[in-house]
Amino acid sequence: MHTQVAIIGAGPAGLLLAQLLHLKGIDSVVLETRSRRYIEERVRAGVLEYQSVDILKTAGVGDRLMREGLRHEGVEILFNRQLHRMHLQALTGHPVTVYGQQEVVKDLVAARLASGRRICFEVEDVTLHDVDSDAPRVRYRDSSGTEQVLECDFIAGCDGSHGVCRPCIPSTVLKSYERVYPFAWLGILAEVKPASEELIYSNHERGFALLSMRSPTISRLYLQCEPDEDLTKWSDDRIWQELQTRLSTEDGFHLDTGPILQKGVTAMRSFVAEPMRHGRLFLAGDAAHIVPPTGAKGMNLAVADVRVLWEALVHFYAGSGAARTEKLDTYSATCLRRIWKVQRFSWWVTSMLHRSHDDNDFDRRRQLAELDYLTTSPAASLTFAENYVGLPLT
Ligand code: FAS
Ligand code: PHB
Repeated sequence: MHTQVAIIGAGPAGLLLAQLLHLKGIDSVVLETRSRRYIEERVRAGVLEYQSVDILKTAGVGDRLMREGLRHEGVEILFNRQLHRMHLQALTGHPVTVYGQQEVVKDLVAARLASGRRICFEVEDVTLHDVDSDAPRVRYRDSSGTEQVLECDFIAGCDGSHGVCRPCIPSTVLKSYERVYPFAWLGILAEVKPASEELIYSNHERGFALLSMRSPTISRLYLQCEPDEDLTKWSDDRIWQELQTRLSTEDGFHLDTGPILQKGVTAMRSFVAEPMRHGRLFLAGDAAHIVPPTGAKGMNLAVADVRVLWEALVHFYAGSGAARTEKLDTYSATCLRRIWKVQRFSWWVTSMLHRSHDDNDFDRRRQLAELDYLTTSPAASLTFAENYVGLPLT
């Protein structure tokens, strides 16, 4: 079997790349280890930058997003029991859109199936071969257990942080950078009307909390916990009580409770692997980098990588001679320049909003002073807003 681009992974990165390439008449095959149902039900990110919305509309999957996505022109920062609104739209001219990652995945899977192009779910034993040649291959077993060989021009490694693509870059070439945080997020999905119109990020003495949502009837909330938190020790009542405490305000903010549909613990780390390209293998999304979710950047970074890779592949197939590889040759450097700025922002908001065990009284007062400065200085507010809505892509 042959294709132009073999795409490993059907998350936001792999599915968006497949759809964008299809629109330019470039063939691809998407290989995914999980089932369609699993990837469409996996609850992860919730906030889309305006440039992510734009590229999803370019990909032809913006209709439901524009109908059901929630346009937010601000977010609230809560500390010392006072809410402070960050005026994203007024400061930057851009909103963010709340639209669950699983909805993006559903829209992209539907587009893939409608395109008639190949997507293989529940594959196993994916291995990459000859990635540093001009005829790379992918071997795998399809869902019926049959051995397959996929010959291709390029491999897009969109298989997330635990995939098989990044390890194909020789350790003598690959350089990784990592920071692991001494806390995690306990996240819930609850069938209850969000208690706030906009997101609330809370720095409370007991720890961080976040009020988010997926729709007018589904709330998404998080609270800071230990990295090895035992979820069995968190009854629904205990979760709601802790969230109410950490989201409390002087004027009596009340958190409605409801049935918890899902709960889980998400580890927090910052990670970057360089370079994002080795021969004909190109990494995109979580395969190359991880951010702590505080800044709502994970999925948006994946989308931004794909936009650069898509433009580079289109340039290659439309071009001729040596010039056809020039955008592929600059792919890694182009993405990494923005990735590191987003890593900085994600680290900064995480450090500013979470409590760390080794923080002393000085650190606590410094943190509160930073929040006071952020919410009262027009310059500081603009800095936060331009990062939160999304830095320029190039
Ligand atoms: P993904 O991990 O989404 O997709 C990779 C795909 O590759 C998966 O479907 C996987 O099954 C498949 N795969 C893996 N190995 C394979 C192989 N060998 N062969 C074929 N397929 C393979 N980001 C936010 O912005 N906000 C959040 O609140 C947030 N919460 C998160 C919670 C969790 C538990 C996790 C893990 C991540 C969270 N993220 C969040 C980050 C997340 O949204 C990612 O940034 C986003 O999924 C990145 O998309 P992809 O790069 O496509 O990777
Ligand atoms: C979410 O809704 O899952 C979400 C929103 C904002 C964040 C992180 C997660 O910063």
